[in-house]
Order: sequence, then C-alpha cells, then structure tokens
Amino acid sequence: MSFGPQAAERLTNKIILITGASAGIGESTAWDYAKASNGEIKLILTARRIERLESLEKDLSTQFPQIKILTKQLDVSNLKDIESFFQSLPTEFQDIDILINNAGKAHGVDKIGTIKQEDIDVMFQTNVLGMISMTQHVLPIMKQKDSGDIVQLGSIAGRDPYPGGGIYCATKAALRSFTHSLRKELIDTKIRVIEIDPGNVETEFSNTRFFGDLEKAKKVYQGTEPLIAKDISDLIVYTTTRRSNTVIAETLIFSTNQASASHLYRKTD
Ligand code: 8X3
Repeated sequence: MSFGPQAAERLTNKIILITGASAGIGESTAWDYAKASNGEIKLILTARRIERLESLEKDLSTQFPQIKILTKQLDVSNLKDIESFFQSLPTEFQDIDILINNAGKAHGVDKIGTIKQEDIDVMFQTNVLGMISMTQHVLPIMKQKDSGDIVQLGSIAGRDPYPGGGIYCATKAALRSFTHSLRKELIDTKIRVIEIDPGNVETEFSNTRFFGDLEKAKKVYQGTEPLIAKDISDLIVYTTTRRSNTVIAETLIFSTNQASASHLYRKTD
C-alpha cells in the first residue's frame, strides 16, 4: 500500500514508539512507517529480543539512510523495566507523537480451572499492566503538546470470548475497556485513541501460544487464509495519517473467511 504524499507530510519528523517491534505486526509497522514517511521519522523500537531489533535497525537504516532509530530492550511485563526505559530516553526521542501498544501474547489454551498461574500472570502483566503503564508514561508528553496518537492492538478475542481463551480474551477485553475510558477522558484534547482488533493473523502469535509447538501452531491456520502482519500495519499507518481532526476510533479486521472468533471457514481437502 502506498500512503501518498499527504501521509508522508503528516509523518515527517514524528517520533513513533512501537512495543513488540522485533517481529510480526510490530516489525511490519516499523517498515510501513519508514516507507510512508520516506524515512523522515524517528522510530523507537522496543522488544525483548534485542538482537532482532538491532538487525531490523540495520535493515531499515540501509534502506532509509536518513531515518533515526533507537532500539531498546524492553519487556513490558516488567513495570520496573518500563520505568527505566522512559528515564533513559535520550532528549531527541522524548517527545513521542505516536505510541503503538503492540506487545501482547497468549499462553496456552487451557480451560478455566486448569490454567497455570504463571500463564495468567504473564498475559495480564504483558497485555494489560504493561500496556497501561506504557500509556501512562506517554500520556503526559502528549497532553503537554495536545496532540498524539495512541494505537491499541486489541483483538476479536476482546469482543467475542472463546473457550480456551479465558485469560487471553479477558486481557483484550480489559484493553478495550481501558481504551474506551481513555478516549472519553481525552475528549477535550487533540489526542487520538485508535483501537485495532484483528481476527486471525499468521505471525508468531500461535507459536507462542503453543509454547513453540509448531505443529499445533500450524493447525490454527490450516485450511484458512489468515491475515498477514502487513494487513494490520497498513491499517495502523492509515489510521494515524488521517486529517488531524479524524479519529478512526476502532476497527475489526478479518480475513474474508472469518466472521467471528469461532466462525472460521476451513477448506478441507
Ligand atoms: C488473536 C486473535 O482469535 O486467535 O488476537 O485470539 S485470536
């Protein structure tokens, strides 16, 4: 997707902070912002896997020599890490314009009553507490200048809970509720709160959910044609490059063969 000269102009010199930027939707979002702005932006790329971020930084800088990138190892499930991340931001990266709250994960498909406490903790700490803390840190910066975009990566899971997703769905419902409160609280500002709720997207999401069991992960998408990370990153860049008075408050995005969390058409041979 080409975003055109207007999008490039609107993005010029913006500082964009992406969590979970080492792969999937986060990585694709970094590329799409670089392309849409012709490299005239500053990217703060965070994730747990610093080597992957560094290699992404190298690739982006080769293609867009003028781009400014800061890579930082950050596990958003660790609130102390978030604290020191913000404290250590160099001045030229402090004035954040766009926050992409992308980091999130599912652990397991256990039924309620058998879910391991550590899985419950990691999902809530990452998808909810980490996301809230990132937003809390960035909001005063945006309020100060009365502008900015906060993009919340929700999920169909937050609207349409399914068996085996008791915790993951609850975290995404929490994100959705938090996001709606936030938008209402910011009614007298120019800050835009944008929620994007994807259905099935083939990324490392299912590998993580099944703890690296690739066979199980593959089955999730078998016989379907899921979305890809680029479908979501296109939408992220699109929503954040609209006229400043326009907020695409929420979008539900499916592949053509999905209609709800459980209505998924599978072709069988
Ligand atoms: C991922 C979508 O339905 O696999 O957020 O949980 S789903």
